[in-house]
Amino acid sequence: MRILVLVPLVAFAMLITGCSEQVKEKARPNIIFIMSDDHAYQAISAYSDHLIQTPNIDRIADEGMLFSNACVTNSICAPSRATILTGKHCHLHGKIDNRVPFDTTQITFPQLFQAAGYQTAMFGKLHFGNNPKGIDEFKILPGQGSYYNPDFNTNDGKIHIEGYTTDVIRDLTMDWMKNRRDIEKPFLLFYLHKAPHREWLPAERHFKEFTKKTFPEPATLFDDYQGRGSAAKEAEMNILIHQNWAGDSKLRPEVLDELGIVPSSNWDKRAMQNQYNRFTEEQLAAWNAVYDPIIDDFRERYPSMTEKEQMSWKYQRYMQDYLGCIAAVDESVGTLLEYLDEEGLTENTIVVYTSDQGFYLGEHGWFDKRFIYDESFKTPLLVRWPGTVEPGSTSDQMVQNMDFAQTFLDIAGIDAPGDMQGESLVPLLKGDIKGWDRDAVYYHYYEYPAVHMVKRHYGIVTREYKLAHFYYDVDEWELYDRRNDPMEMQNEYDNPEYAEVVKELKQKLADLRVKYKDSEELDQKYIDLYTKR
Ligand code: SGN
Ligand code: CA
Repeated sequence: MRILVLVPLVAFAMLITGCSEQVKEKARPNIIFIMSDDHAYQAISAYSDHLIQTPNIDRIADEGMLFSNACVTNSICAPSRATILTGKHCHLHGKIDNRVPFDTTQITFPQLFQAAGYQTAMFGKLHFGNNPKGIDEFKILPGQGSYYNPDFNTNDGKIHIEGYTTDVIRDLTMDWMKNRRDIEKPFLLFYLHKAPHREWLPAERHFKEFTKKTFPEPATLFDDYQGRGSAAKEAEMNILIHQNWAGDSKLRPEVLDELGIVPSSNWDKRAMQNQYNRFTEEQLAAWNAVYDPIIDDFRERYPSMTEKEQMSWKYQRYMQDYLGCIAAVDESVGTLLEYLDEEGLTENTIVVYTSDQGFYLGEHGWFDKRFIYDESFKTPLLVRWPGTVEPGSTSDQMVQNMDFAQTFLDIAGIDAPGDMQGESLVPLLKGDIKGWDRDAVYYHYYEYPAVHMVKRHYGIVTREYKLAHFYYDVDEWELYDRRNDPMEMQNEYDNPEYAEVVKELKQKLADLRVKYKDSEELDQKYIDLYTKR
């Protein structure tokens, strides 16, 4: 009986061997890498639904895996992107901060995909100082880009498109997917949003909705930074003190003068004026129709507001605009996922959603990122891989943005260069925890002194602890017990109860510095490069 069944199967197999190359080619999976800019995991309902519902992004988690301890190597935009592309720590690819140049001799993983016969495309915000290599077709925002009526650098020069940037990036991506892609070839697509980066300008449909909402304040909004070292106290990212009244809270520049408000920075008023100047007449009218009444209300209330009330007001303004921007990102993810369904592409396409780092949404009174503390150190990571990843699964392993390159290469069956420093996440994605042996990650932040004034530091993070060394103009150590103090309010470094933990982690940190080829010489090299330019 068995033989009878096998014979036709063998015959069929022989019949298709002639076109086995084609079968193999078709079977190579597509990869879609979706990344937004500064998207905090606290603002994805798959992680926590206290701020916003993101049903489309959540779909990736529902049908795939959510990583609860995914993190970056250096919590800032361009360095993070260079790490993703090279699979290396910043001290090796050179892009240690937003300004020092990338070492363009470094191999980036799209080059390897292109050489292996994948078609490659990239739309949106790349922001790492160079055009991408190994990309057949790209349309990327110059630098930070704009929220409305964006310009793009393309393979054929500059273009300008009218519209709301998140929607424009969606349309460029969908146009490529529908009309420009070679359907015979596997593809690697980068779908990269500018939103929700500062200064948080939502689309009309969303500012109409989100400016009516009120959001819960985080427990540490009024943090006084006791219990930690000087870095937290001296950072300039407090919502009340450092967020721009015009540029961020969207007051009219002249209202600051009228109310006697001192601008938070020397670009505070200019930041909002630049936005007004970019709007078309129609966009400006729609904006003013919603924001003028908010400004008028603030005008009346401001003279009697306490500082605490000002903080609460600024926090609500921040959340309304920040989360409004995310609503458009979530919709854009939905558009792409639906298209994959319609075209029968879902099964053979890996979809990844992440951000270039995390972000503070009022925790510790902050906005922005940079610190090794959780809200900026961790980043959202959701991966859907039908047939391989168990739907609705989670992983709390210490995975890093440095791992993406090797993961994608592994999935596509392309050899990774020996000097990449990540680990393929494929074993974790397959649920094979034994195939994964990392228990700690290394972190290093450099951009200081600079905007937001977060001191230079490096550190080690395990699932249980976090040990950081702040250096350059200080020599301070901080230890956090991640399980007992998840909000990271108490530095335990000098607590004798943790003496053994400190000793062990210091040794492990030294070992990681050696393993990843970081050193005091390199710390000094990057200080010199930075301060002497
Ligand atoms: C701008 C922002 C900062 C932000 C940096 C880096 N200020 O300078 O708040 O930290 O970008 O952001 S703004 O007033 O110009 O918006 S990053 O995402 O590119 O690293
Ligand atoms: Ca960023």
